[in-house]
Amino acid sequence: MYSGASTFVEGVDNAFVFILGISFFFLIGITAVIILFLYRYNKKKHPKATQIEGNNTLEVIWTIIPLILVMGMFYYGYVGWIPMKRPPDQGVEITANARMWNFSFRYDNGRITDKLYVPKDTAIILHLNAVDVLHSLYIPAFRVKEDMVPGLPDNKMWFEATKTGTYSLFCTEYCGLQHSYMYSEVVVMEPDEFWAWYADTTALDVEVPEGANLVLMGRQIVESKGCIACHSYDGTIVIGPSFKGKFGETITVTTEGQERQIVYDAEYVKRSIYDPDYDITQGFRAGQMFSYEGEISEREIDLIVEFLKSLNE
Ligand code: HEC
Ligand SMILES: [Cu+2]
Repeated sequence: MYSGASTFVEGVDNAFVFILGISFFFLIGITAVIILFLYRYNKKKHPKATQIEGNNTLEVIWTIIPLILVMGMFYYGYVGWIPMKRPPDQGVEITANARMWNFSFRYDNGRITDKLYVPKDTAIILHLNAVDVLHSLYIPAFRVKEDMVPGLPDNKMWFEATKTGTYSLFCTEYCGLQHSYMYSEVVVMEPDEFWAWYADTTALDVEVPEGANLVLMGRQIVESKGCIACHSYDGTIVIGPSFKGKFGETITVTTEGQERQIVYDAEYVKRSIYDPDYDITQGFRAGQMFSYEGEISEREIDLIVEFLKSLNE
């Protein structure tokens, strides 16, 4: 009926259609009775109201029927929900990482992506991890949604995709200023295609082709990793310091409670990305930027550095 691409679709849609059907039945039925009574019992036709003291039969009927309907809703809801709570023992395990304001997905062989790639007809077990605040991972086409809670151990969800294609994936927990930009995609592939993609270890790190535009590659990393949510290129202060015109300058930071002068060089950029709270830039607060250790490789940092240098011109 609606587009759907997982084994949970039927269970969820059945519950939805059942409840929607009952709601429509009563919406139309009650509206019709209101109109009928307006006509039949208006003051002109029916000048003297009848007083009804009670009617046991009616009362029993309007208790029993709603009870049956509500139990029916419960039944469909429960039957659709139970399989989601019972992940199989075997499956492809992927860790989903959420931060303000993007997702990243880490595979067992070390591959990290910003879209979720999965094989068709295979159980996928997603381990959910939030770096900073509450997020929630929602894939409408699969009818799955689960909160991502910082510090909650063994938080997971699972699904099995039944159709290849690309589907939307959202954060559905209001998680701050750029929450509405926190979306990605799920790419469902044929299993052999997926495993070929998975085994392609050249993709484990960025590849820097001969003669590539390093500045442009650096810029793309900064944008795809969501740094621009907090850092601008043009000197404006968003949440963190601007990237503009900083590279090579001497800046003031606080390190272990001690103020010191430091050169903004490649080493400093790397430390800022892997261990952001080590040096706190003057005028800013600790605890806002979270480490990208394991998410951004050293080779990617070199490219980011090239991009930052280019902002001096
Ligand atoms: C949630 C907001 C946020 C995000 C996202 C973020 N940062 Fe930061 N960043 C900060 C804040 C705040 C500071 C200043 C406090 C400090 O030094 O830790 C900072 C400091 C830095 C510094 C030191 C800058 C200076 O002028 O001293 C660098 C370099 C940096 N971030 C790079 C990055 C990169 C690269 C990314 C993306 C991979 C990123 N940041 C993502 C908030 C953020
Ligand atoms: Cu979020």
